[in-house]
Amino acid sequence: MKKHLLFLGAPGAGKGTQAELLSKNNSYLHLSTGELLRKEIEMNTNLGKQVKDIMNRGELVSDNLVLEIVKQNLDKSNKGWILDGYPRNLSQANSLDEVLNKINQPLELVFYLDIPEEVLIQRLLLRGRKDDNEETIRTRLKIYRETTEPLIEYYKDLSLLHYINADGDLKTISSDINRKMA
Ligand code: B4P
Repeated sequence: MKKHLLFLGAPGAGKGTQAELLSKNNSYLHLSTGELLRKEIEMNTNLGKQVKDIMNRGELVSDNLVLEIVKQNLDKSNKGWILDGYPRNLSQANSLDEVLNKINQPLELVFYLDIPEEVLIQRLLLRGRKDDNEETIRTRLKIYRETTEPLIEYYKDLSLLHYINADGDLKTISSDINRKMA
């Protein structure tokens, strides 16, 4: 069973949902940069104050801030882990490679959750989080296409990428993921 994984996909593709299921079933650490940043906002920390408006506009938080959060949280983990929402651009992917080299925990598998854009918009509008209004969703999707999508090729070239059809019910998607984990 592979132990060091990451989920790639557009906002609303089901990364958070599937990463949580998989981490619970395998007792892996689920490291969602979005969740960790939202916690900082909730607790009104200095970091939270810095990122609140950026996140509400649907833009990406600076690479350095997110890298610090990832480093702090990965260090605590001797078990398997699932990264969800990180990396989101090529610079973050390079930083992640460096960090993982240092701690000698190479990435073993990348799941790319593939889904049509109309389905994403409907899902996010239904969820109704603070950054789930139509204008912000359009910004997030534009940033995703421009900066995150190139990571599909990046991980394909490293032979780590697995396609998952994410336009279906939760169980079918998670069975497909489990099959590919083996
Ligand atoms: P995230 O928290 O990562 O949010 P997201 O991309 O919108 O995806 P999410 O994981 O929430 O959606 P999911 O598919 O699980 O990021 C939020 C913000 O944080 C970013 O915009 C950015 O500002 C900042 N940030 C985070 N990481 C960063 C980084 N690395 N660098 C810089 N900034 C960063 O689920 C969506 C909905 O669909 C849910 O309601 C779910 O219940 C539903 N759903 C899931 N699967 C379904 C299915 N199969 N059928 C029907 N509904 C389903």
